[in-house]
Amino acid sequence: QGCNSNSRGALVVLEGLDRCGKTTQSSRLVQYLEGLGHSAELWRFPDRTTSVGQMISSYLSNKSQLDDHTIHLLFSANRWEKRSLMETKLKSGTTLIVDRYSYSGVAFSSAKGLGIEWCKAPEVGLLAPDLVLYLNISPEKASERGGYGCERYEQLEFQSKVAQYYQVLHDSSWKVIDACQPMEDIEKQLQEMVLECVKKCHNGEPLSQLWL
Ligand code: Z5A
Repeated sequence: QGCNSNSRGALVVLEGLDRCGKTTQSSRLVQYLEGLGHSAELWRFPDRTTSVGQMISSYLSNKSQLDDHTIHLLFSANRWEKRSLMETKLKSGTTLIVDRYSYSGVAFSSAKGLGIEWCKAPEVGLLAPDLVLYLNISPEKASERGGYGCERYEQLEFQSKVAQYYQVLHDSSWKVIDACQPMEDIEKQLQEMVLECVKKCHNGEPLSQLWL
C-alpha cells in the first residue's frame, strides 16, 4: 500500500430509516474489508461514548427533554468532535464505515419542522463521504422488523417524513439499495460498491468537505 502519496482510506456512510439494516451491513462490510487485508473501522453516529453523546442518548431514550434546535446542534457537535480523528484515520489509510452521518442529522430535524437550510448549516465543512449507501425500505416494512418502537423517533408517520427529506439530500455520492432483499444479497451488492470506492481513494481521490 501507499505508492501514491495521496493514498488514503475511504469514507463510506450508511443511511436509511430506522431498522433498514445499517448496523448489520456496516459490521459485515468491515469484516469483509479486513478479510481482504484492508485497514477498516466501524464508526456510528451518534457516538454515545462522548459527553455530548451521552446527552444525545439520554434524549433519545426519553430520559431528558431538549429544544429541537438544541438537540440538532448536539448531534452536529458530536460529529465535529470526531472530525479531526476521522481525517487522521483516513489519511493513514484506514477506511471508515460510518453508520449514520449528517444526512440523518438533517433528515430527522427537518422532519420535525426545522428549516432544511438551517439544519444543513452546522454540518458544512465536515468531511464529505466518498460514498453514501442508502438502504431503502418503507416505514411499514421497517416497523415489522425486530425491536421497533422503543426510542423517540420510531413512529410510522414520523419515519415517512424522514424518508421524504432523505430524498431531498440525495446527490451523486449516493447509491440506493433495496433493503428488503435477503441480507446476503444486499451484502454482496454493498461489497462491490465499497471495494470500488476503496480502490479510488487508495489511488489518491482527494478528500472534500460537505455542502461547501
Ligand atoms: N439521529 C438524528 O436525529 N440526528 C443525527 O444526526 C443522527 C441520528 C446521527 C438513533 O440512531 C436515532 O438518532 C435515530 C436517528 C437519530 N432514530 N431513529 N429512528 P441509531 O443509529 O442509534 O439507531 P437506529 O436507527 O434505531 O439503528 P438500528 O436500530 O441500529 O437499526 P439499523 O441499524 O438500521 O438496523 P439493524 O440493527 O441492522 O437491523 C434491524 C433489524 O432488522 C434486526 O432485527 C435485523 O436482524 C433485521 N434485518 C436487517 N437486515 C434485514 C434484511 N435484509 N431482511 C430482514 N431483516 C433484516
